[in-house]
Amino acid sequence: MIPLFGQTRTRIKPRHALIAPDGHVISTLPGVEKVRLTALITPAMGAGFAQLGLAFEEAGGVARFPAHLHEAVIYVTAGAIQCKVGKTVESLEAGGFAYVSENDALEIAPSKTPALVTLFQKKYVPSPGLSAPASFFGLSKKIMGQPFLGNPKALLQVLLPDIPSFDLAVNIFTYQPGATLPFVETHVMEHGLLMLSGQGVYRLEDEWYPVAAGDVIWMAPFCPQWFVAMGDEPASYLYYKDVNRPLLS
Ligand code: UGY
Ligand code: MN
Repeated sequence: MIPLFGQTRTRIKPRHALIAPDGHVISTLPGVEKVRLTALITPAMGAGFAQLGLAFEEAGGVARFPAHLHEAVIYVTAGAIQCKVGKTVESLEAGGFAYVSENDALEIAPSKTPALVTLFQKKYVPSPGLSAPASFFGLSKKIMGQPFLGNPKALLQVLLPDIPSFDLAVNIFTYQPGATLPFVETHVMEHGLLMLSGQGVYRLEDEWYPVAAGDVIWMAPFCPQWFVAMGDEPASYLYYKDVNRPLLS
């Protein structure tokens, strides 16, 4: 069979994007050494946040992000890391995560390679009368999935406290094969998404994309969106959204 060439599933559109792993190209950043860093979603695409993939494949890799620039959420998808947030050091394995306030510096190094980490970054938007949340660590398997709009075959784990001081949310959605988002959502919140496992079909605006573990999706505000899980195993994805802030500046 002739291998496919000159083709990719990646699609970059003005209001949505699908980024398939076959097209990843490594970026460099000051403070990031011996790490395969992929800038998956950034404002250069039209997004209001950044989603980075960090692959630690050798000992000695380190990714340092300074304080007072952005808040961040990191999520470990494979391997294990040492994560330093401000002065606190914590070991995180797959499913471990951290919310990093913009007042704290972040330093990530692998303790078991290969370690794969997803990082969401944004500028924290203060809100009068609310103090900015403090950094904390968590473990996704300790967070119960809740049936989404009553459907026990579509479980939602909410990783960050659902309170107004947070201006972002990061959740994990797990669908049994055949389960769907109940309707085509259209909303002001933006999404960045990583398929963690399984496969399915994502509708973005008026296009339908087969997607599988490793794929990344950007949905601009008001991008109509829908998902159906397909195949033999559950499909799950990690996703970001902006929340809790005024709609007019
Ligand atoms: O939180 C959400 O908006 C979620 N239901 N969207 C999605 O999974 N595409
Ligand atoms: Mn949504």
